[in-house]
Amino acid sequence: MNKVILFNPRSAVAKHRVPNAILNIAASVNGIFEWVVVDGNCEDDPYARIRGLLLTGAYKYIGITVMPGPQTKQAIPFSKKIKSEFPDTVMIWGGYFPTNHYRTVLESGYVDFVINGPGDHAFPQLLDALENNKPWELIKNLIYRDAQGNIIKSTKADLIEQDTLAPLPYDELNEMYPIRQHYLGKTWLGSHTLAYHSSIGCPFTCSFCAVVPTYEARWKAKSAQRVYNDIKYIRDTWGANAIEFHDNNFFVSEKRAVDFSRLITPEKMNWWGMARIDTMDRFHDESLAQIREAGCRIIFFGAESGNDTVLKQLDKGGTQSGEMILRFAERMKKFDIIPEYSFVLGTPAPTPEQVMGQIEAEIEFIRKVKKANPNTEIVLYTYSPVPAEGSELFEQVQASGFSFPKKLEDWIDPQWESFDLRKNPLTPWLQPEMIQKIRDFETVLNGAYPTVSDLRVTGLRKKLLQKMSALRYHTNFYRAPYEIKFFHRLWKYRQPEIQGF
Ligand code: B12
Ligand code: SF4
Repeated sequence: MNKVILFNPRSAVAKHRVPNAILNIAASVNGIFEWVVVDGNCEDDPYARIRGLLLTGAYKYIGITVMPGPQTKQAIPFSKKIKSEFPDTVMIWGGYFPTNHYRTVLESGYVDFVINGPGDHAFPQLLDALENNKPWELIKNLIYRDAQGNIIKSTKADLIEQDTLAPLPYDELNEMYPIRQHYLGKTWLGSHTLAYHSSIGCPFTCSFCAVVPTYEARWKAKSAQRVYNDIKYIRDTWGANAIEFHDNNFFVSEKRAVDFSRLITPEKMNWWGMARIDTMDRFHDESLAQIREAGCRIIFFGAESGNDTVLKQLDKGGTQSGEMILRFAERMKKFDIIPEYSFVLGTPAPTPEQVMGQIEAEIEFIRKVKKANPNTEIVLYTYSPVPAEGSELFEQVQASGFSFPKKLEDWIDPQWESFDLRKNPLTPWLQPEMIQKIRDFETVLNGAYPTVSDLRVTGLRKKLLQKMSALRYHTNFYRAPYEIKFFHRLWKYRQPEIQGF
């Protein structure tokens, strides 16, 4: 039987996380096919490693996970090279990037299949069909080109009950890349931080979010007990002492969050997760207290905007409002949980004055949040469109003249990388001075309130930075903050949204 290479292209320069996407795919074929993980985060020359494996003649299938941005830098040129050097290799891409941009990916000519969303069933079924000459056209969650070159999308499968999935093959991964050495990094949560994914999807449909086309407003979670068992295993076997939950929306169910909190409390681990403000605002005080007691120190919330009309434009859904965002920041003080609020600035508006007016209003609002709870961490994103077919916002975006690259290789152009990092979105309505305004404010804000997650900017350095930025912040003067930038650069100030949380 032909073997499988599972490739995780480099996604971060340091603090590499367990490659959860590729490990889920490994679990789906474990015991059926022989597989090997090549982790671009841990290899000096991952192409040489893949090439070496292919030269043995034992490997025919290569599965690659691709998140937009940095992962495309290895995924695209490597796939092209592999296909030209080893044309019989079957190239299968999965993850957020190919799911959202499948047309460009398949039209490249060197990717054979895209897995559309979850691959836990689709991937082993596809390999089985290819290996045994069975038809694969009816496999769900598959996108491919037919003999005429037309792009065909099969139907989407229901989300899988997560407790029925095979366990993640941590022991096998450990033999390839020792877990303690490679994947349990030092963060401010703990000296050995584990990245864990306890649920998939999200029940909401925000029009700027790539999770929506992938999971179509559905959410499925592992039970609290299963999550606890996995974490306990990693804690006991490799010494993890903190957890980052990478779920899009960890706290959808109050009961599951509280059940998990009860189980994990005795383990004394710090942890972090992502949530919605309106969902958690409904949690009882006792639940929030229990969650904090269980070690939850900080929660990431998509606040997005203080303006209710913009929240509507973003299809934020639920009951979130500017008033609630402020009130909730204040409420979190009582529980000593840090709210980490992300904002999306630079959404389209009819005139440039209105776009600028909205940016200024958001800056004002963020200042109010800081006043309500100075410990609130602020993450600033610039609105970058995602291809949310049928959403009003995306129609507006297309009408403005914005379009995604037509060729796969164009995605590795530096300007599109910057787009993916949500720092410079290339949207026609956003003028350079608007982007400058956002970045200058961000610099001053990060000077006046440095993130707690930076282990280098602490003590005296932190005090100096704060002192230097205070006058600018308090007088609302953000233009050209070179002196703050200098120290950020000197101390390699970290931005959690790009470098990991
Ligand atoms: C962890 C993570 C990171 C980590 C990567 C850590 C690492 N492993 O090295 C870090 C922090 C570095 C990161 C960075 C970025 N990230 Co990120 N990240 C995630 C996160 C939270 C989890 C990904 C994950 O592991 N999922 C777990 C697996 C099990 O789920 P999955 O990926 O959906 O996989 C399933 C399917 O997609 C499919 N599948 C996936 N891969 C493959 C491969 C094959 C072969 C097959 C068959 C199937 C398949 O099957 C899997 C199992 O069902 C996701 C959000 C999320 N919750 O998924 C965002 C997410 C993927 N990131 C995103 C983005 C945009 C980024 C950035 C590019 C920009 C930014 N500012 O956030 C930066 C890049 C900066 C940089 N320097 O790298 C976006 C993508 C949006 C989009 N437009 O597509 C997401 C969706 C967050 C969001 N809601 O916006 N990220
Ligand atoms: S609530 Fe968060 S994860 Fe869910 S669709 Fe909205 S932005 Fe995406």
